[in-house]
Amino acid sequence: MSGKKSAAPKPDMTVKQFKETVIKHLRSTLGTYEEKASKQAWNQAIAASVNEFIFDGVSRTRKTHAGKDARAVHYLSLEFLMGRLMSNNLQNLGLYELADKAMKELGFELADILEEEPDMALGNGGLGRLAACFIDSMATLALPAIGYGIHYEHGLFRQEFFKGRQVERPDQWREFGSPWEICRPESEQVVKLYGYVETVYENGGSHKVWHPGRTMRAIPWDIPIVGYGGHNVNVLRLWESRADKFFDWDVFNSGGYVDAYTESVQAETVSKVLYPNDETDAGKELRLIQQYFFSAASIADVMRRFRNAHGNDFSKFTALNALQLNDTHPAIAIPELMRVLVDEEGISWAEAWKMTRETFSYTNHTLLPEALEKWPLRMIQHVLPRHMEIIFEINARFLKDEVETKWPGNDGIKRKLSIIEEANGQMVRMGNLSVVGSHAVNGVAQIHSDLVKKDLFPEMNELWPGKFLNVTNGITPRRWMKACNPRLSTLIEKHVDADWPRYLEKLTALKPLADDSKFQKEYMAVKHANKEDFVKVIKELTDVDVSADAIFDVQIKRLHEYKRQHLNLLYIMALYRRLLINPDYDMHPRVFIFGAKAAPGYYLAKEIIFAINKVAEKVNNDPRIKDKIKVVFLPNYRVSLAEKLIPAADVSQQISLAGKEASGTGNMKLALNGAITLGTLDGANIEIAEEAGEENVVIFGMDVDEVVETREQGYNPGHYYQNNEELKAVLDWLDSDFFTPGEPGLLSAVKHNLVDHDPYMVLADYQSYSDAQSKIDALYRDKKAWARAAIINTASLAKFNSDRSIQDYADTIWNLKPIKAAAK
Ligand code: H53
Repeated sequence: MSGKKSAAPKPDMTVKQFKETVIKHLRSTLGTYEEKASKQAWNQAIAASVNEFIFDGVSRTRKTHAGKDARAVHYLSLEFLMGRLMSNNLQNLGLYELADKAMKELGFELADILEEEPDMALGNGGLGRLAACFIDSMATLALPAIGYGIHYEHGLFRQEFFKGRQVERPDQWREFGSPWEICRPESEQVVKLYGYVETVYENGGSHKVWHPGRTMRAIPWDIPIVGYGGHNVNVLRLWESRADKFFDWDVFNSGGYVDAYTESVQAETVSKVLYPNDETDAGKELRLIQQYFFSAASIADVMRRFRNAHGNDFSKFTALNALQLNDTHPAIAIPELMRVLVDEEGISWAEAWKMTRETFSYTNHTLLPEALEKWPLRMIQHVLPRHMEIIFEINARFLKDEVETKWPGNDGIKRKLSIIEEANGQMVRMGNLSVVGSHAVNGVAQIHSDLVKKDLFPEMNELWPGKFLNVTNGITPRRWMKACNPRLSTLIEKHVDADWPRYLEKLTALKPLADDSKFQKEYMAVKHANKEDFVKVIKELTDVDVSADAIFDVQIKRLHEYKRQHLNLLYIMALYRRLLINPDYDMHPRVFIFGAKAAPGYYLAKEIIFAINKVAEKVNNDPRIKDKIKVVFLPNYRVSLAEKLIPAADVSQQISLAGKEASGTGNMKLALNGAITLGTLDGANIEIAEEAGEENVVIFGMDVDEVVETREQGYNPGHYYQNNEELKAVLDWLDSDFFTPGEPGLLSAVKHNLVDHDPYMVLADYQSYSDAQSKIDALYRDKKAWARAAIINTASLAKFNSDRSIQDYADTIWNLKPIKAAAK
């Protein structure tokens, strides 16, 4: 065993001093006192105390970077799913234990106080959470980086269930303000919309002038992002929209008091609410305006900073700036940068285009056609008339100079690669725009990156060999192990260096312990204690009693047909049926745990939630099966709930149809915390199996090639329905009133979708899935074998540290070097 290095430098403060600081803030910042303060006030007072360290770090980091004229990456993302910030900030500053002790001495459990913090849910799912992990890693690696996004007033909706059905309620994360944000009015920007473009002829040449129909203000809110160890503190800059003129006094004076507000109401709508669709293109004008609003404000911010340092000498622009597009959502930033360089700075098109391409890179997160954004050409023309012209010009030059040169006279390829789609009225393909305007394009797991090259952009890949790359996703081990699983972290620290949250490969030192029965017992005792804790959460949230001795079988992710929560459901029904047929059916008791939000307009996803809730109601209350199966659907799944559930999970269900899940990141969090993956050969599951060893995961179902083959042969779900007695019986159950007494047919939509269409081949994979579930059952009953597999998973997941992902981006895409902030 190697010596223990200190991980996070401990700040220069004692428990006593921390207590005094908290009390000082309680009194002087919160205006209350110890005897009277609510838990929320204590929470805010701790945040204010922690901010004393953080704000200092923000200025130190800024100063260092400005002084060195540092190259920086700007990470543009419509979503940042941050969750809570307090515990992460305490951990990264090395203050957690100190704060814990201080609060104990004041008569509180820190964990209790932390519960007061609302989640910052400014994202839908994987893509938004990835952005949050990535900015943690950028700060940890001391990379000069800034995240840019939208300061939504309402994040992702709060989910409730009413009679088994999902109901959406508004999220209010800022109802009482947030201690973590700093408003920076001095960096306000103006964003233009609508209007028309004039061609001005002058001095024998011409240029374009955009006369906008309206303008609005973009106000930046900065959220400090503390790197692990606390050296560098980067910021996440979120833009809030406001009316240009807050109040029209002329209208007011002429008696139009209410009208005076209308402009402000419209402008404020832009940052009002996050679109709740994950992987579906909303296609709404307001969404396009959101995308442009934050892209334009961010580009303007980059330009402001650059001009402050270099005036109008743009020769160093590309050397100092990288712009990363998180999916196509900010793709409009490409023509926006062209507009600023050409129209405002007077740079030639050719020069500006070279700069733009060298600056941008694009991450693709999906192959699903419904997620690949396309905007009606007319809509862009109306909202952003100058940008539409620029897109036409980019496209014309691309087709003429690059496509025509490579494939002379080939109109078929031109049609396919064009940024403009001629079918369905004219549409602007944001994926094509992103590829054409970037110097690098990456997928998010090896198989996904291969499919991006092979199926999505094969000609583009031929045109620009080397442009398409893979960067496998990752997760931050600070939040997803150290902070969320203190018991396991403590156990680990008895055996590995204390800086494992930074260098996750240090966990390989646990591998030899996988066969050590003492360690196995300790490891499984941690899991059991985490499960005992979660039993209480389940009781509180769902009023269902479960036993920590059962297998905790977990599927947590957005609800989508391709993720196949209904495959899980079919198996639950089959198990239940087996128990009804034979009460002695041999199985280890199991708790099936779901967490998932459905997009409010996604009919079938909502029907699947309803079906799971109805089956749960019946199964949980049927004395005949003697508690062998319990099913719980946790309402309002979110980051803070994931942090409690993941450490308690035994089985991690990653059961998407092969080829559909680009990567997945929940799979990494669960495996790191010792859950056994039950999964298809999809996304990062493949790499998890490679790292942990195939014997330590349970793989089932068709692989990508078999999926293609099955489809080519004319997939017929009815065949599986007719030929599998158990499958037929459970699907028919959905048509009856067995789970919805007195109301037959309430669950039929799910059945008929599967039997008649089954776009994600649930029925084809059913038998293989059921067999894999039997393997899980057998493995769990071999206690030593299970413990061994779980330990090996924890010990083998270093590859999925988001620090590794970010290092890959820095090396292969951004060409970015760390710059450690100067000490005080
Ligand atoms: O992005 C994750 C992947 C996951 C993929 C997800 C995603 C969204 O959450 C939203 C839109 C989109 O195009 C993709 O589904 O597989 O792990 C982060 O890369």
